[in-house]
Amino acid sequence: MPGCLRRNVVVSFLFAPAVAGATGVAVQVQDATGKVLPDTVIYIEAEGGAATGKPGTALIEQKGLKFLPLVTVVQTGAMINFPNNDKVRHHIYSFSPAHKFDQKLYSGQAASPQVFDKAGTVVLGCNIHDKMIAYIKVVDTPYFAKTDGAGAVRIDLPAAGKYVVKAWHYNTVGGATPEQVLTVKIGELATAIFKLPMKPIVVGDPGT
Ligand SMILES: [Cu+2]
Repeated sequence: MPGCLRRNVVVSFLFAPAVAGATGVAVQVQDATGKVLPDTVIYIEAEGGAATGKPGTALIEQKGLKFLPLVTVVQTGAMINFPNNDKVRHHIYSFSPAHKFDQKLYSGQAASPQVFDKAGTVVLGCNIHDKMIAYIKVVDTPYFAKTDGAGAVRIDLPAAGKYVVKAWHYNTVGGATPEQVLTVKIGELATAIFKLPMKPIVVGDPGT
């Protein structure tokens, strides 16, 4: 009977498994005037949860007398390599308490990889080229990413729960790292907007 057929269609639609969306957090970052902020590090800690996951490796190359990328984020314990893809030699160093090192003049692949085993901010410079600068944010969590050109980022999370979401940008006043606590539900993206207080851009700033 046609009536039965129609009812069957409705029933099967109601019981079809819901298509699960991503579970995680979508963040938008702006400065105090509403301008979007790329290259902001967003990292997420589970409230009361221990960090898991493998720290992995990363690469910061030197090309065109610059460190690329300008900003890198890694989990505590990660190893970073520093290939020199310029024809000139570089001498890279960090005075940052989170990881001090001094890599004497080198070419090509000769730099020793560095292991970043302490959470914090590491600023890299080059002894030969004063304008070269790079920032490494070392975080105690496997959930992190940088905002894209539109100041946006999405980070997937493995489970529902309460999470502390933090935003760090190398140019904030006083190194401010604001945080927000978000409740994440399965199959949903919790959202947050951060407005960061930025230092005025100085002419000749190597970060510009
Ligand atoms: Cu250099």
